[in-house]
Amino acid sequence: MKIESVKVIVTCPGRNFVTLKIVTDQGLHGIGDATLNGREKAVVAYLEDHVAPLLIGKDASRIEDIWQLLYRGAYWRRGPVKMTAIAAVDTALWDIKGKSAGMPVYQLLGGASRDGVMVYGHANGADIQETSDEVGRYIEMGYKAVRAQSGIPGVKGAYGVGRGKLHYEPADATLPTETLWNTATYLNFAPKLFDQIRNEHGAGVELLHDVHHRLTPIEAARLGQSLEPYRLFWMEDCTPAENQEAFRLVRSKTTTPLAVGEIFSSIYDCKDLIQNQLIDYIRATVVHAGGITHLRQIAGLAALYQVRTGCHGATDLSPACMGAALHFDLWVPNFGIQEYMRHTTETDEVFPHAYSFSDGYLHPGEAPGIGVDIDEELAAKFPYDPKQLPIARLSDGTMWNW
Ligand code: EZ4
Ligand code: CO
Repeated sequence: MKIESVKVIVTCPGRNFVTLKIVTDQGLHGIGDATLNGREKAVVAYLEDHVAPLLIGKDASRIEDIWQLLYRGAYWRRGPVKMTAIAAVDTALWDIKGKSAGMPVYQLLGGASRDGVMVYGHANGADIQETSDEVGRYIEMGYKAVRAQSGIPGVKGAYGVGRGKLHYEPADATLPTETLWNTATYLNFAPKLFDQIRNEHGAGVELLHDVHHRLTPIEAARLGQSLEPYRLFWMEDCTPAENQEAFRLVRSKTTTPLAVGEIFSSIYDCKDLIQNQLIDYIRATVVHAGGITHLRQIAGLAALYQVRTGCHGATDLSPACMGAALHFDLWVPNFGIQEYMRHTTETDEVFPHAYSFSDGYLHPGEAPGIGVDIDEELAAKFPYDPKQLPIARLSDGTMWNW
């Protein structure tokens, strides 16, 4: 089964998505997500100019060999643009393999390890009360786990608080929106948020929180300690992770579970974090970490150290990534949780999919392959709309981490 054509499709049904479509000489096709939020065109060029010509005529069934060709063959290793491009190819090839076998991808991986994939939804509000009310709405919808982010008095544009509730979307302008960060105000505020949420919703619901890379290690340690009474499922991205060693300090000071990895593109970004047991959950996902083929290596390493998976699943990851991630999640032995932000109706229409939500769990469905397709005609009606992620500055103008 030879690869006959490779096409990159850019569409903006409410937000930008890049999708790779691979078609074989037997008429089977597969798709893979290639979206890198705010830097989409870099991956488009990488795929169109440097990857597509390599793939034509190759045997589509040789997923591992093609992965190695794209990884080693480029000479230049790792990096988000390259690993996102490889992920798109890898996902599309798993999709094709599933279709040619007549099996959903989770069956090819080894079959289901569980009945469904526990997900967490995103509750956010302008203040503590609004956020707590929103947590209640998620519980009513059946969610077993909810991430809570709140507006903070004195902090302009706190992370995770959108304009609309259902479809929070940070990439909101052609040039980055400027937000203002204040660590002291935040550290004082966060325990109050979770105190009220636990008081109003009890101990039964799993609660998560994303710090979004804003703290230094010692500040993160303090936050972890102050959140211990509220028994979080995890505290995410508490400090930037380029320096994996930095987590040693946080880890030694708090029992709040730590999650990190949504911006990681390879196993080398988390090797030390995992081997030194400095984290509890690894958040790398299909689209940004080299596809199913590489993600399962990361999960395999993590399993040795009782680190569980918690794949990134924000709206900038397309339904093609979500579909692939759900097959992975249903299979992976050391599954933890899956992030789930619902896409807009337009996005769901452009990407018809077999996965479905019920009572707090997602299931990838039984369609062969990843169970997600792209309606190219509809996609063409939504042209690319350049948007970038916000930036954060301190009150004296210093650039900070958004
Ligand atoms: O800000 O995916 O946990 N989820 C997140 C996301 C990220 C976006 C960036 O593109 O942190 O909302
Ligand atoms: Co995050």
